Amino acid sequence: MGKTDTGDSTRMAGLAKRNRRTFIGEAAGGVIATLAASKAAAETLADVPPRMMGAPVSGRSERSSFAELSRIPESTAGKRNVAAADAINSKTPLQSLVGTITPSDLHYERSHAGVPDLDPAKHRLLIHGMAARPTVLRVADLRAMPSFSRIMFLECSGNGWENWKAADPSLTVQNMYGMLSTHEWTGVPLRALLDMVGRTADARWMLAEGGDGSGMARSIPLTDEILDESMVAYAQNGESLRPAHGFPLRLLVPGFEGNMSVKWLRRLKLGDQPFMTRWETARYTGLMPDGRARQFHLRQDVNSVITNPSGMMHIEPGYHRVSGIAWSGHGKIEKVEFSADGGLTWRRAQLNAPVLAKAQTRFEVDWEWDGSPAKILSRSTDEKGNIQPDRKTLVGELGTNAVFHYNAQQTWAVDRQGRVTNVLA
Ligand SMILES: Nc1nc2c(c(=O)[nH]1)N[C@H]1C(S)=C(S)[C@@H](COP(=O)(O)O)O[C@H]1N2
Ligand SMILES: [Mo]
Repeated sequence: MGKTDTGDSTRMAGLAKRNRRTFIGEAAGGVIATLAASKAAAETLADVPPRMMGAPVSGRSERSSFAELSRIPESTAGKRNVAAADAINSKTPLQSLVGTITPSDLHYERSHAGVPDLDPAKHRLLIHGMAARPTVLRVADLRAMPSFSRIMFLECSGNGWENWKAADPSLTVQNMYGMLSTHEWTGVPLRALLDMVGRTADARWMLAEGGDGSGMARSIPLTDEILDESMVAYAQNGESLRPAHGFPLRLLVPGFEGNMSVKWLRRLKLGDQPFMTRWETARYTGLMPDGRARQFHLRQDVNSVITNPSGMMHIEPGYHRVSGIAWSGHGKIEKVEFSADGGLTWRRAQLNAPVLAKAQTRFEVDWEWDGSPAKILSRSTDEKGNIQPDRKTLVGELGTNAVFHYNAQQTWAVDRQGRVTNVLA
């Protein structure tokens, strides 16, 4: 699936040249460096730091002391870096990550009433309602069943909400889009569990309830797509779920708003209509321009954002390998286009393998910045033909009071000094 565009060899040659210049520049400095550069026919082992003795091998490896990676905990009012006790969500450092998989400790977190520490030996999952054989399952029962794994993104429907009304120029991509992460999850197919309890033919809805203090409960429509793709998960990236992400059990509904993937899952109840919990009558609704509220806007739409360069970064004129992520709750990403002139002209970005349905897809594109003010943005299209809207189109449809499901193209402005900032368009 990995495509290479034709600029590759020129780009690599350019890169080699530039690296030589920087390296020697740092070592010798100024005029001498330029002289040395013109003389250097080859680079040798003398240019490479010597070997080094290592620390003892440990039971669990830690990140390099040179790698600084952390999430940003936020409180209700969007106040950042708050005390842990005040935080309601914590955002993934998208600007520092490469590829498509989010490290387990950096998966964004949204917990409405803190993180319960549930004992897996005592935890139970009840499946009941319109079912012939209501059943209470232990975690061990689920772990003994046929499982499957799936790489999928999880995104809070509030992701991107900061830009509905105005653009705060101090925001980073982590502040704005950090409630998006991609993991490999493992669990039991939802359909198998509902077959097991004898779901009745007219049970088209399912209530999923969490075991935390928030009383989280959502109505899930039992479409074929959701029945085929959802799971009751017990593991993330090869290990048991972490408490923050629902240990010991959570529901996962690929492609739909993160809120439906109920953590600390304790109950699934089958019914023939939605259960109308407060999470779907008040909280996760969208206020429309005509004053009515939209309910059950459940799918995460086609989206993309440039992560490098992005908000609050500083860049130099010259070559840039622009990088970003695209994702869609409808399926695979088909293409990503890049514009450096505010959306007037577009060209295609490279999609890096793997390109998976309902997972983050990495894109890259060459950009030579000439030092004049620019507006860079990306636009994704998924395999169902959905195109990421520009802001005007999105706001024209949904107004500016919606809060959830903001998926407009994200523009980063670059000024003459190379400062990158969030702007509306
Ligand atoms: N029981 C329960 N499930 C929950 C939540 C919660 O607070 N309690 N938060 C929801 C929301 S709003 C989102 S976006 C996702 C976040 O999942 P994560 O914290 O694993 O990233 O879980 C959902 N499931
Ligand atoms: Mo969420």
